[in-house]
Amino acid sequence: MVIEKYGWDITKVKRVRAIFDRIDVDNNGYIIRKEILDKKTGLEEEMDRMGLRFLFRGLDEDGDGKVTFVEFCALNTEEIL
Ligand SMILES: [Ca+2]
Ligand SMILES: [Ca+2]
Repeated sequence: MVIEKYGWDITKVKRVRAIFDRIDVDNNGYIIRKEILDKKTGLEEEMDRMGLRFLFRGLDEDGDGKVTFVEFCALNTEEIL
């Protein structure tokens, strides 16, 4: 899926998947706002809450309140992480 969609190699997919899994603390395959704002991810050190809210909205492409792995991949994670 993301390999075809974004032309990534498997190494990059695995690296982004690892970041996704770190944020997806309950491991149910998608990220909700609460998870992205959760201090346990450590992302708070790099971005403030406003930034994270903005990021979440930008990631949730179909607006269903959940960020799937494919939606997450739309972000160029190497720029922020
Ligand atoms: Ca989750
Ligand atoms: Ca979504």
